[in-house]
Order: sequence, then structure tokens, then C-alpha cells
Amino acid sequence: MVVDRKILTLDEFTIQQMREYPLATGELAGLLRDIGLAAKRVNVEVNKAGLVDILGDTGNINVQGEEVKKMDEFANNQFVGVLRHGISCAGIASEELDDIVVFDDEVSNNSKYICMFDPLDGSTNIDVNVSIGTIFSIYRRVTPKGTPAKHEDFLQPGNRQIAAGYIIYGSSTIFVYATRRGVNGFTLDPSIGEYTLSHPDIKCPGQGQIYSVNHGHFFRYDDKVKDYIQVCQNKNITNGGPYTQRYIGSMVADVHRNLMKGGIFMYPGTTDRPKGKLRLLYECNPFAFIVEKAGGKATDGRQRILDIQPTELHERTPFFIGSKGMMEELEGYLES
Ligand code: P6P
Repeated sequence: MVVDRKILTLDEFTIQQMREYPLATGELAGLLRDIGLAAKRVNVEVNKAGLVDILGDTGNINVQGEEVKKMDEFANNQFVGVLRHGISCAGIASEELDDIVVFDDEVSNNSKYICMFDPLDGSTNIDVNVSIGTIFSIYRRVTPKGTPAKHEDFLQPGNRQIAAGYIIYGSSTIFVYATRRGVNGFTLDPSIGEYTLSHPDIKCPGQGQIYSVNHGHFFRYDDKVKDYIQVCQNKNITNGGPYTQRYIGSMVADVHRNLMKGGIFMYPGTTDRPKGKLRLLYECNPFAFIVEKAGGKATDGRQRILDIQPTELHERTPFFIGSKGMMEELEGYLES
């Protein structure tokens, strides 16, 4: 039996979206294609990292004060390289780079977008074969086209994002991205080297039974956060549970799972790190945009993540994200 199943590739999908918007210039589609290409190159190395001398540390320390793994550096170079030579991006910011990189040439200066990346989130898992991922965020620049991008193009609140997404390098390689029109997922088909639409119109379940938090920090959390975590532990069949605790230590994997199945992910501030660990611009904002477009919520414990006005490129924020119903229950404890 011939199965007539039209499987759209990422390019076919973005072109279809463009056809519905005659004013679209194709720059966003081109940007997503460039990001997808760089991710394919990263995917090849991630899949064989155990076989070639690309594991381990570079001996460098990044702006975060963290060891830069060879894969981190390789991934960063792929994204910077592809976008620098593309036609849709005026400049980038990256977890791996101290400052913004402005592609100061005539074509790039006339591009209307800038991008921010965590090129390889979950670096602590690189050498132990656990899922890792790339996170990206796309904004329209606010400085005049034709001039080099500037810091104010990057220090925009997350509610100004045009698109955001992630690629998860796991049991399969999935490219998920959101625009104002919704969230869609594409699985890489190695036989044709194309991302194919596998998760159309993703919606985050309103409720879930998975909570993700690092219990090792428990006694350094705020009392109200501890109260909510204990509520999660006490859930049973009569009050919406039982809940399961799942924490991979790779936010891309944890948030992706919760997005698909329902759940809540928390990286709260602690007594020693009140702002927590996760970065606002290229980790929390993109995921907040994606999960909100899928029907979920994301806050810093007090305000919507997407409404935070950034002041620094690498600033951190406490982070709570997930199913709307679970987030509202959490908010009830945090506001009590
Ligand atoms: P911890 C990975 O290094 C990361 O940035 C996120 O992907 C992950 O959720 C978090 O840190 C894990 O941090 O302190 O729980 O090991």
C-alpha cells in the first residue's frame, strides 16, 4: 500500500508560511535555514563526540567562569560562521562570547534581525552521552538598517522576540521553533538530511505530573519554593498526582519533555545565588516565548519572564516555566 503522506521539510514549511504573508521578505525563513544548517554540523560532531578528539575541555574559561568544552567552542563557531556569511543577521550574542559580534559589512548591516544563542546547552552532559541542545532567539533590530548593530539591539525584553527555538541532540535531532503564529517541531531525517515536520502546532498540556528541580539545592531555596516542592512530593491520586520528579541537568531536554507531556521546570534563586544560574537573554527568554506560544507560562517567581527589561548581556534570572495550571498553583504559593 502506498502511503500518500506529504511530509513538509523545514524549508517547505517556512515557504508555505511566507506564501500566507505576501509582505514577508524571506529573511526569517533564511535565518531559520542558516540555523538549521549550523545545527546539522553540530549534530554530526555530537553524534560522534565519543569517537574523535573533540571531547573534554579546551582549557579556556568563558565569561560565565565555566570551563569551555571543545564541543561548546565548535558549536559556537558553527553558528557564528553560518550567520556571518548569511544575509539575514546583523550580529549575534552567545553564551560563549564575552560581547556581541557585529557582522559589520554592507549586507549584514542591511539585515533586519539579530540572533542570540546558547550554542550547546547542557555542556556538563556532553561527555556522558546525555541529550544536549542549542537555544536561539531572534529579534528585529531597533537601530537603523544600514548601520552596524549595537548593544540596544540585543538588550530588548523577551516580548519583542520575532522567533525563538531550540535543537535537541538526543535519541533523534529535533528542531522546534515558535513565531507569533505557533510552535512547530521538525525531526532531522538523516536519509535526506532535512528537518521534517513531525510535531505540528505543539501545545503544552494545561496540567502535568512531572516536576523538574535540582533537589541538591533544596535547603538553599526560598521557603515558599520549598513549600511548593513539598506539595509536588505530596501529590497523590486524590489531588492530581502522583507527581514524578525528572531532572536531566540539560534544560533543553527537561523543558522539551515538559512541553510535550506537561510539567513544570524550576531553576530558583538560592541563598548563595539569588539570581539563580540560567541566563535571561539566550536561555530563559527563548523558552518563555516558546512555552507561552504553546499555552504555558514562564516567570522569575514574581513577573513574566518576557516582560523583564534586560540591562546586561549575560544577566541571570530565577526561572519557573511549564504547564499553565501547574504554574498558577506555584504562583499561589509564591504570592502567599
Ligand atoms: P545544575 C546546563 O549546564 C544548565 O545550564 C541547564 O541546561 C541545566 O538545566 C542547568 O544548567 C543544570 O544546573 O545546577 O542543576 O547542575
